[in-house]
Amino acid sequence: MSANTSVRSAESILSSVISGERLSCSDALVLMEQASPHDLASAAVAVKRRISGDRVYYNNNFHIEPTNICRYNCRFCSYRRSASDPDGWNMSLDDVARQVACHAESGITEVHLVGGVHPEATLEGYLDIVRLVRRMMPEAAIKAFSAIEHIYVFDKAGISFKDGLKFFSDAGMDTLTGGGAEIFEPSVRERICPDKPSGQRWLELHKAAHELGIPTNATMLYGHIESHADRISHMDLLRRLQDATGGFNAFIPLKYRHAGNRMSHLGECSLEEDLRTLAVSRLFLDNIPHIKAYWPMYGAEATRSALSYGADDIDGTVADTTKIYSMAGVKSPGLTLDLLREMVAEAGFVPVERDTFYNEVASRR
Ligand code: V47
Ligand code: SF4
Repeated sequence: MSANTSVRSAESILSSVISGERLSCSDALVLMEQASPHDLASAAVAVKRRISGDRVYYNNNFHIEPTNICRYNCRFCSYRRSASDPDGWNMSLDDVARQVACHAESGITEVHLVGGVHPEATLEGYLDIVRLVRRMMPEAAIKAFSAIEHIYVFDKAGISFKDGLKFFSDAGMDTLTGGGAEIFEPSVRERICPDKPSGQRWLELHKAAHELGIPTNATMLYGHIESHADRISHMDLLRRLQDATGGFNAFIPLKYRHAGNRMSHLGECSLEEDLRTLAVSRLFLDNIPHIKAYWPMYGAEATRSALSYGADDIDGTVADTTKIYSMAGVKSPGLTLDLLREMVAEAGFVPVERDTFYNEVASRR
């Protein structure tokens, strides 16, 4: 910071942000480290109310994780297996079809597809999965794969991001998940996921999607070895891209969970740290409409608190269809639509079922 820049107090920063001023990176750092939890929470909820009123969104979705076999080896990952591991899985198209068939009559509006990057994954193989889901669920939105999976098969096929994404769009994909962003700062990435594509390439892939009119989500994996400044510069890169494209629907801060991976010795950050990160993200990302408190990662109790810190989305029914967090030690009960609604109402907000694009789904109660 230059010598003539004075550091503002957290109270003065919060009153400017409530009146609509954009947060600078240095002010966001002050909030992250010095604001009182109570003041942060009320500012984040005031900003959230400006965007989505009393509404908190949930959706009716399920996940398909076609494989947990992965050619990368992120140190935080509890889910990844190598091809020779007995508890690795790699679904055939028939396996995928059987899983989709289980959800055929359940009012699902979104299928979330994500998994490990199998060393033998190909563009055609991924497209076949998307086409199959599209045939079996013509009405549901397909949120297909992370940037990391896309980048792997596009590089293998020797095609540009835009050409590859057009194939996915033609196959029936509507949007991309926000996974694989982790922390963009190269020195952190080098230590937690050294063999994964860079943050720069993650951003380029999402930019290409937005330029084709394909909306996406963005995540940030926090609570391990990164600093507060690393979190802010991650969000700054997202905010800059969003200024250019407007293509992000939601930001999802993902808390590092420590069981069963090679960074377990770090333990986990506190709930207060989770809530601060969430509130600062709501205040900093003034151009991303939705902040998602992903309940399978927080658990039901912490999700309720997250709603008082600016989140306006809790994701969906998910059922027991994701293993990423259960394998990292999170004990979350499968939540039904009724329980999701109850959780939102208990926190004092109005539960609204949304589709993937945040349109309200007519009530089916
Ligand atoms: O990129 C892996 C994270 C992500 C751990 O787009 C871990 O709507 C915590 O991207 N502790 C995949 N996190 C999940 C993901 C996601 C989740 C929910 C909604 C959306 C969306 C996307 O899971 C990975 C990585 O950052 N992850 N291991 C762990 N031990
Ligand atoms: Fe593979 Fe994803 Fe796990 Fe990294 S986080 S090892 S890319 S499954």
